Order: sequence, then C-alpha cells, then structure tokens
Amino acid sequence: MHIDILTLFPGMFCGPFEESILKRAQEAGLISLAVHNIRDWAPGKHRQCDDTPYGGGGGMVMKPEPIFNAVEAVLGMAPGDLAPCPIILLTPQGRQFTQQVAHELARHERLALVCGRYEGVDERVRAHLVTDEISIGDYVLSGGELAAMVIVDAVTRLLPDALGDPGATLHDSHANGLLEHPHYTRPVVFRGWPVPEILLSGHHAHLARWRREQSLLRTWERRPDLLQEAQLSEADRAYLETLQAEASS
Ligand code: 6GU
Repeated sequence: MHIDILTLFPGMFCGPFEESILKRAQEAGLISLAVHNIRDWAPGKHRQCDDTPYGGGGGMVMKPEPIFNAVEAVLGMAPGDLAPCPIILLTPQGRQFTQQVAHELARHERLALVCGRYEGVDERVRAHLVTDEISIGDYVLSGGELAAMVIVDAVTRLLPDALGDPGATLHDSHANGLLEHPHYTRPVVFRGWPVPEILLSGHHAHLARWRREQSLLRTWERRPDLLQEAQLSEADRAYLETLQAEASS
C-alpha cells in the first residue's frame, strides 16, 4: 500500500512515522508513506497557501490552487481526470472514522490524504477534487495532520503481516464490535492484587467464556451503544440479561 500525505506541516510526521509498527511496516515494504508540502506547489514568490474568506468573517481559508496542483502532480492526474485512488480530505465535517472505515481503506492499494488547516479549505476542493471527507471525532484539532497520522496507524496495523502475529488484531477492542477483555501478565500477585484464577487454570473452554463475558461486561458498562450493533450469541444475550437483572435488583 502507498499513502501520499499532503500538508503545510510535513515536519509533524517525522516522529510518528519513524517508530514502532509504522517504522517496521515501511522497512518490510508493506507500506510506503510519502509526505508532500503543499507549499511546494503554491505559485508566486511568497508561495501563499491561505487567504481571507470572501464575504468576510475573519480567519483564513486554504487556497484551492496549491492543493489542486499538489494532488494532481503527486497522483499524476491532469485537471479534470478521474481520481486514480481515494483522495480524502481530513476535516471535522467529514464522516466519522471507525474501525470499519479503517478496514474499508485498508483494501485500497493507494490513498491520498489532504490535511486541512485554518478555518477551512476553499469549497472547490471539496466539490471538485476530493472523493471523501473523514473526521476522527467530535472535537476540533488545529489541522488534519494528527487525524492523518491516526488513520495511517489504524490502517497499517490491518495490513497482513504488519503485526507479526497474524491473529493479533482479531481480539482488538472494536474489531468484533465489542471492547476487549482485561489483560494480565507476571507477577501472579502484584502488591497483594492477584491475577484472576481462571487465567491460571489452563481450562481453555472456561477461559474463552470468561474472556467473552469480560468483554461483554466492559462493553455493557462503558459503551452500551456498541451492543446494539454487535453480533451476539444466545449465551451472550443470556449473560447480558443477568447483568441487567442484577443492576435493576
Ligand atoms: Cl480530520 N481535522 C480537524 N481540523 N479537526 C478534527 C478532525 C480533523 N477530526 C476531528 N477533529
């Protein structure tokens, strides 16, 4: 997979792309990341990329020309060509990024991420250049850069072989629509707090049921909204009913 990132602040990506999973996935050739400075495509001596909004109102708006030029050059498009891959604008007005969207993006061979800044981008970028708009949540960031990093990270760890262990993402929180069960490692007693006995028992069927119930319990306590969409077995529903019954008694 290849991801082009277009930004006014390429330096922001240095740390996050050079550590841990993202570093290893690039070294292994699973993903290549190219960060491009939109300013390199801005015409004029001052390479101006923003300007005041028509109609007033204060703040600054990203100009369309540098963004169109940058995207077309990076993707090898002529003006008016059909997009060769998803061209995604990061904006608080976009559709909400979720694990499902991460899976959807991970299916593509190539993505272009355009980072918005200031009060916004000229509407013609939305109307005539990008193919999708994504937000990472209902809060305001200073620009799309951090959102682009979030998306690159979430997508990369879904690529086959990125994590070493092929089953590693199967039990992630949100992977199956539920929050994950709790984890423990050595020592077996830490400051007087023991590891749950079931984890030491070696009884695989009981252990699987315990993990599933812990996952259901966590989700029920913290994110009951997720239970609406989750795939639940008869046993899962019965367990959730015992939680409800306990809570209302
Ligand atoms: Cl993608 N951009 C900005 N500026 N703020 C955000 C966001 C994106 N997602 C959540 N907040």
